[in-house]
Amino acid sequence: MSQKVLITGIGGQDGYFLTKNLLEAGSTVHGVVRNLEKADKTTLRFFTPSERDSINLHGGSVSEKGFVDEIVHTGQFDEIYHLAAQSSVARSIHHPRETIETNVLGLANIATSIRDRSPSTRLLFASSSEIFGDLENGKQNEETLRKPQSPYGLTKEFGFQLINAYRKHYGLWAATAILFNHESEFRGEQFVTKKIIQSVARIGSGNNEVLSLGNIYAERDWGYAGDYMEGVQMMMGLSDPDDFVFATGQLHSVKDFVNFAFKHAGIEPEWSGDGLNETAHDRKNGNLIVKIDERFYRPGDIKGSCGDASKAERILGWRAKTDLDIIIERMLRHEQDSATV
Ligand code: GDR
Repeated sequence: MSQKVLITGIGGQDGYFLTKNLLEAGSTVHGVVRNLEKADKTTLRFFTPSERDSINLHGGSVSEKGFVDEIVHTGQFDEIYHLAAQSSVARSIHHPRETIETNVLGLANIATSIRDRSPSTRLLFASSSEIFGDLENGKQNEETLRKPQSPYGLTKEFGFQLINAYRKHYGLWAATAILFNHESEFRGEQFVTKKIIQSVARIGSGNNEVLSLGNIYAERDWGYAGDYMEGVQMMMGLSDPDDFVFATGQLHSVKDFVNFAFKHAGIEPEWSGDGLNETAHDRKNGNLIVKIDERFYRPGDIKGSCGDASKAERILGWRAKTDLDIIIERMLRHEQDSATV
């Protein structure tokens, strides 16, 4: 059904997939970007000119109450997807205040504006597997005890609780998607998968460079952002709001990801050493291609996270469709294609 929709954080990878699907379904899409002048440096640049022209952009910060009130009140949207966030866990450790401002005030502003000025708007909040902290007793689902370890994770747990409270106390249609790591061609460079793919693409095309990483033994459950955004759209279609985990249930280390990426580029890394001295050389020409750099380690980093999305499968009929191998192939191809443009 065609709807009037607002997406905060429309300029990220998730905003890209969501907007694409909504435009295809005939919805009217409004989006919030922090800075209108820089909008075309975001994932908005990947839309066709006609798609791009049909998106109604609003520039400003979700942590500004007046700005949010105005958009929510004037727009009277059917649906709001609140994706805007300071989304780097690493950055949140160094800049907790900025993370809290954007993530906590942003959601509080959106939720109270809906409550006070547009109560029939449906609200979907993008939370994160970071709310669980480390993987302890099996895969993490909606019932798992939450022990966030980073300022970022704490803000996402705050959001989860706020959504529940507004649903209960004010009767809002508000729901939380608990998203495990999700990647794509449109991923930001601050995340490890994109950083690895960019470097592997350059090394594969003959560049003499070394990929520097932090903890390569950290493990994550990496899915495809396009699949996850289909899932959150399915959530919006429920008559009663509910919360869902989106994950693949597959666990891989950063080192696995590096090995898979090099394999796709036709390079075989030969690992040696350990700890900060671990390195990989290209088996063919002996070049150093990976080293460890202490600066990329994070205090309080979670060692592993792996999700159980069986509730989403049971109630929404959702399943992660895209294997990590395919995600890597798409990311690498996109990188190689952009290098030749
Ligand atoms: P994460 O993603 O923190 O899980 O949050 P990220 O890709 O930043 O890190 C994943 C793991 O890789 C390790 N790592 C490195 N990370 C980065 N960025 N750079 C490095 O050089 C590096 N070397 C090793 C990290 O220590 C970590 O263990 C992502 C974000 O998308 C969040 O917004 C989202 O909520 C969660 O996933 C689910």
